[in-house]
Order: sequence, then structure tokens, then C-alpha cells
Amino acid sequence: MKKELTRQQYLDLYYYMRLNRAVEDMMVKLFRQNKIVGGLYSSLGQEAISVGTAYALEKKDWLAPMIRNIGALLVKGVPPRDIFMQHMAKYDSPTKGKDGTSHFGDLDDLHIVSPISMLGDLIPVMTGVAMAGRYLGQKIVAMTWIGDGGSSTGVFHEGLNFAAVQKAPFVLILENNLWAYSTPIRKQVPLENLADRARAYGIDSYIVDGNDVVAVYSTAKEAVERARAGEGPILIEAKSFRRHGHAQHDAAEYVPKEMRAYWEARDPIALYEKFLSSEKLLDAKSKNEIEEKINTLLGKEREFAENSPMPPAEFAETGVYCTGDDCHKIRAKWERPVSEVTPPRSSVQAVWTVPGFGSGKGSAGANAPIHFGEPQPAETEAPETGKPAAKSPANVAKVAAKKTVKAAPASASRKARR
Ligand SMILES: Cc1ncc(C[n+]2csc(CCOP(=O)(O)OP(=O)(O)O)c2C)c(N)n1
Ligand SMILES: [Mg+2]
Repeated sequence: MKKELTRQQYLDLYYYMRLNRAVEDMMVKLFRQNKIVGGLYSSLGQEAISVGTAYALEKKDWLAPMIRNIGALLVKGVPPRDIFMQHMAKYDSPTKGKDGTSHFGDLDDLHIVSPISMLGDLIPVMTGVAMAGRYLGQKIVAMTWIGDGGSSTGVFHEGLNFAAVQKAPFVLILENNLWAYSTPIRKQVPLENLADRARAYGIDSYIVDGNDVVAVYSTAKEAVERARAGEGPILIEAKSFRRHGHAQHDAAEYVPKEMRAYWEARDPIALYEKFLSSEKLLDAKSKNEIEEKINTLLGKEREFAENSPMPPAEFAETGVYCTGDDCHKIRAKWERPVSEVTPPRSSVQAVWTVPGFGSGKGSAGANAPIHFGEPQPAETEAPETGKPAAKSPANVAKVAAKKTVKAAPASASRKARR
């Protein structure tokens, strides 16, 4: 861990990791008391990823968590009571008891898009959020998370390609925790580093130790600022380990003992405590104070959640289908004509512009995709002719590769067309 943050930032990261763990520990107790209605997932050992990445966002930025990202919700400002009540399906929960896990968001204030259970689907959705922010000149960044297993879904690839070609200000955190249910990583993808998936889409990626919260934060911060500056999407692979089973029902006996022992010895909170005390940022007294603060807060939040009623029975048949304006206004808040907010005709003065957007600069270098009919930069291939305009090493390699492909005989190509 390197020292480069303010003292308050170091302590914030610590507080949120501890809070993340304490909230989940409390939910395990509630689960064992039969008070949790839906599935309960754990991010034990992965707290540094949710906390470190979400902490790199600004208030105006958007995120969409997955099941192991309660830490990100807490950093963004969701009160623990909402997380408790949501899992207990209470009437005061964000979804008023209609969901028993974490499918809730807050589009108005906190800028949180609800999780989507279908793995990977948040990638195109958050790409859309990022693009919308750009159209509106808001200079926001959108972030979401995906697991090692989820990175093999079709929509992961479609979504990332779409984000790349649109140069969306989007950061994708790939949490490689080595397991997808009971499938070990080596049985589901033949790559050593999942960050390599970014290459297929011409975008940049980072690999970071997911158990080192300072490294996670610094990497995410750099990626977020690059995305905000218009360099396009960035993928971060955070390497870690899923210390519990897939959910409460799964004892994960299929995980080798040595593997578990290795990662238990690298607990992200214990590692961070060591760092903080060696840097004289945390002593026993302030550690106790933080612990006290969390215990008091969670005691109150739990009490509130337990006292919240279950939804009335008749509520079950309401709000299932949207019935239009008497359900909720679906119109976008800005209510401007679509043509006005669609580039390049927009008459709305954006508060920012991306210098490279449309002119070819991307996170992977000069040969970035072209948008909205902008002229070709000198170094890229002209679409009409297919000829490279300049002899950069990459272009020379491309031409050489093309030359080696022999033209098929005319009869063969006719057959192929039929
Ligand atoms: C498209 C899709 N396929 C299958 C599932 C069922 N499913 C839910 S979680 C999960 C495992 C996910 O593993 P990974 O992406 O590595 O995330 P982790 O649980 O390790 O955080 C599966 C297969 C799903 N939700 N969506
Ligand atoms: Mg996984």
C-alpha cells in the first residue's frame, strides 16, 4: 500500500469497509432468526473492492451495484436501514416490501440504478446512463461491477463493445473472486487475466489487488478521471476471493482448504489495519471509537427495520404493472424535445465537451472509433477505401495480415453466398 491520500480519506475507507462487514454480519444474524425473506449474499473478503471503487466517484456520478456491492451502496449514502428492510421485505423499504434482496435504486438523489439479476445486463444499461450524461453535458461517470462468471455472458461483450465504440464515460469493475457458484475460474475461462478481455474492444484495462483498498481506490480514481476526460470506458480487474459460498445456503465445501487459508490470511480489513497503524493513521483509541460508532448506528438501524411493518396484504396486487400517469410519470424530468438533446443538433449548451470525442482519441491510443460522421484522423483506416492512411506499426501489421489472406476462387465464393 502506498501513502497518497489525506488522513480523512484513509479513515473513510476504513470506516466504510468496517461498516460493510458489520452490516453483512448483522444480516447473517437476521437470516438465522428467519427474518430475512430473500437470498443473502456475502462480500466477505471483497469489501475493499466495493468501497475503494465507489469512493472514487463523485456525488453526481452514477453506479449500479451487484449482489456483492453493499459497500458501494453505503459509500454512495444508502442508510443501512434501507438495506436491512429491503432484505426483510418491510413496508418502509425502498421497494415497499416487493423485493426480498437488493433490487432497489435511487434515481433522484443518490444516482443508483437498481441491480439487474441477469448477469451482464447492467453493462449496456450503465453505458446508456453514461451517454445520457454526456448528451446533457453533465460530465458524469457511470460505474458497475461484474463477476468472473458474469464476464462470460454475451451481454458483457455486447455491452462493452457498445461502450467502447461510443466512448462512454463508463468504468467497469470486474471482480475476479475465482468462483462462479461452484465453478472455478479455470473451468470457465481460458485466460490468466480477465483484464485481457478489454483488448478485444480496444479499451484500456488495469489489474489490481482487490484486497488492497488503497490500490483499488487509486486505480479506480485514475480510471474514473480518464473516463470523465473523454478517453472512453475502462475495465478494472480486481483479483480477490469469495470467502463464503455463493449465498447462505452454500457451504462451499468444493473450495480447496489451502486456497481458503491463503486468502483468509490476506483479509483486506486486517491488511489495512496493519497499514494504518504502521503509518500512524489509526491507534487503538480511534479504532474503538469507529467500532462504537458503527455499533451504535447499526443498533438503531436494526431497531428501525425490525419495527417497520410488513406490507398490507392488499398491497400485493398494486404496482405490479405500470398503468401510466396514475402509477408514476414515466416522462424524463427535463421534458425537452428529443431532437433538442440529440447531437449534433443540440441547441443546449453543454457545460463540457470531450476533446477526443468524434476526433479519434481513445483510451487505447490514436486509432479510436469514429462517431457521428466526424472526419477520419490521419492515422486510421479510411472506411471507403479500406486503405491505411499512415504507416504506423499497427497499420503495417494490419496490412500484412490482410495480404496473407488468399482470395477464394470465384466459384467457391458464389457457393458461399448461396
Ligand atoms: C445471465 C445469467 N445467467 C445465470 C445466472 C445465475 N447466476 C447468478 S449468480 C451466478 C454466478 C455468478 O458468478 P460470478 O459472476 O463470478 O459472481 P460472484 O457470485 O462470484 O460474485 C449465476 C450463474 C444469472 N443471474 N444470470
Ligand atoms: Mg465470481
